[in-house]
Amino acid sequence: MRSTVYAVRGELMQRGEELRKAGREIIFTNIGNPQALGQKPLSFNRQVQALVNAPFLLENERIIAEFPEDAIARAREMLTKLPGGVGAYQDSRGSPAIRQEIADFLQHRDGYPSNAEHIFMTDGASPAVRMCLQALIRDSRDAILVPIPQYPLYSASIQLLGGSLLPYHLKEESGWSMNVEDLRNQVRLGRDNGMAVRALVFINPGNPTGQCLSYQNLKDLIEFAAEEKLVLMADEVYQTNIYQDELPFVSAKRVLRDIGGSVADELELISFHTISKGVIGECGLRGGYMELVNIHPEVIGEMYKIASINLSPNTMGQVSISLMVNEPKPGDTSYEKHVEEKGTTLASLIRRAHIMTDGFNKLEGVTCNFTEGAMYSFPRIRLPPKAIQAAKEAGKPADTFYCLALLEATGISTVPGSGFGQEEGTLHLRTTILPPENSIKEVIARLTKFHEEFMDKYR
Ligand code: DCS
Repeated sequence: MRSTVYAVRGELMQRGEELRKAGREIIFTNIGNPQALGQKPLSFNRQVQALVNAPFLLENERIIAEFPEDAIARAREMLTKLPGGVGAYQDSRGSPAIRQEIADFLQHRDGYPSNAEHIFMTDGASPAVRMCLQALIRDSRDAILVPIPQYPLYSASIQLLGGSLLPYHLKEESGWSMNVEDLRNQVRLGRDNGMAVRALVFINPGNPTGQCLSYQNLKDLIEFAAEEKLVLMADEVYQTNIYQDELPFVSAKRVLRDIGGSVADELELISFHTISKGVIGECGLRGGYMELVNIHPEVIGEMYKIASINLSPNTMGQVSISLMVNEPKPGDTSYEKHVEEKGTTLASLIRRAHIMTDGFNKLEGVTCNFTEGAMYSFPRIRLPPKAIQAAKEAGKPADTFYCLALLEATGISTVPGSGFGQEEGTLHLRTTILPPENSIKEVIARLTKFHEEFMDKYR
């Protein structure tokens, strides 16, 4: 059996669970799971989901009187898109009618056509990423370029599939920027070591690093991938978690089409999206999709075959994707409420991004780039030599040692930077910015008190 490591549910989370079972109050900031920390689902989405899930309610006048008319109409329409209802297997790429809604959304978002036949729905973005890696990796010589720090779905899956991870380092000093020269060197290095470099992954906005890529960054990346004949895997699951105006989300697809010429027709691009993030945050419903651009029809056929082994993506996930990409429109009964609910959550996330990063930057020896997007802060922590020594004696990496001490003292469950990869000789931790606003200040207060005591102890 092949072993793998997945830090987001690692030692810290297990210890947190133990403490919780023993009666301690634990704040799980180790995972980007918004509704677990109190984010409310969108009302319109849940109304449609409820009716689609229990269509007999549509025949009950007393109950239906409680629902807005657009939710009722949408539920009836949704049922036509899922033959047999939510209890029936659907096409293994997901309902064709919902894939068309995704294609319409992408066309509207990017200003370029999108083909529903090249869209696969999956149970969250994770299986889509895994399916692509599986198609790309033949043996240990097949290498995938992955940013460091990265989200461990990539390292863990590449390891499980028996491929090689070729790291490229994001530069913390310049807002976790990426450097094409560094990518070029890594590819050369990989090839000199006999590797077949197959694909380049990027995460925009970044996890765990929270940076947003500029249009120029994306253009450079795309041109590089085209030059090196790499498949570009664009993880864009945080595309609506944007907390500043300078770097709005731009999709790789749009930049690719803007570039035009042979690059636009040849670069193989796969992009991923999900219902788990954004202000939707329906992590437990497991809905995601990928769009395949410039992928050879035979490869798409093979991927359809692989998807068919799983029979069908789950139907409530498909319903939720439909609701994400096709929202209430101006004039619809639910429009204003929907916009207000989304706006309230986003505004709160923006405030929380500031509270979290400001909080970290006030701590001795800690620096933290602003969370421009996504759901995480990833501060760098500089610990005194005595603390490093104590960690060594405890047989733990120093960042794990710090995070465990934080957990024991405050109940705050974070993830050590080593779980994502970090530049040699640096230490980090990741926390989400998701604790509700009325408790995030308390989180910062506890963290500050802990940090001061920790530093005093090992000074
Ligand atoms: N891609 C990135 C960059 C992610 O952060 C996640 C989840 C996924 C894909 C997969 O999400 P779904 O399968 O739910 O669509 N993020 C994990 C994390 O770091 N914390 O929570 C989950």
